[in-house]
Amino acid sequence: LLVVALDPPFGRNNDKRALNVALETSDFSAGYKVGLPLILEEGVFVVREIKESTGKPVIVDFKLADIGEVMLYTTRKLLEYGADAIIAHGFIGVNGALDALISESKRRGFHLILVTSMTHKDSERFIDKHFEELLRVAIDHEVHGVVVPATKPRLINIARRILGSKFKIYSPGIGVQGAEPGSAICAGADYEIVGRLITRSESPRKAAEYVSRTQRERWVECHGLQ
Ligand code: 3DU
Repeated sequence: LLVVALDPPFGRNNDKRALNVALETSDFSAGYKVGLPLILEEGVFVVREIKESTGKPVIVDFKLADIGEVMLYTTRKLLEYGADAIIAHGFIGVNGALDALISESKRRGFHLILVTSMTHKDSERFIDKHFEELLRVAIDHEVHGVVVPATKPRLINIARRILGSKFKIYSPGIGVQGAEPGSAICAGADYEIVGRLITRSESPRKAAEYVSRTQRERWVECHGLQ
């Protein structure tokens, strides 16, 4: 239920590396999300390091939004460095853009995850206006999953209803951005992506344990024992 977003800086004194935080939290995490900040901070080899040390999948989140050729090159490089899943923007569209990643994901077996809405205010002005169309792109091209913010539980409900159970819903926005741990799970998400609440806490392990326990409790409350 938990994906830890490993965005630096870590810990109170900024002396922790991503790998330490990943190892401390691995008992409670289904996987890790790595973005540009971490790769610029520690280098791209951190992807394989985290994957091999924790045994958990690593999602690389560059929120790709470019022409197909450029996204494909970037993705192939990231796969070489150990990425298990790639996040791209849905709004960039399929023809000439996502089509390259969709066919590569089927060929190579990595997971493609599309952003369909974001937590920040102006997502409403632009991206959210196309929310249901973006879900449709995910369905029509059978991608692995979508990103829908935990701060917008109504959109998670809609996404779950439209997507059915075949697609994974990943929800960021827990903790620092305002949503409560377990709230997106309750609304229908499969995973909550949690960054600073865990990575900046004095004890990432304890914070991850707390989030994980709360998620499981909320799961039972909202969906019953399954
Ligand atoms: O707010 P946090 O520290 O828990 O980090 C949230 C992570 O999720 C962070 O890596 C960011 O890139 C990602 N994310 C959002 O915060 C909001 C979105 O709409 C999409 C992704």
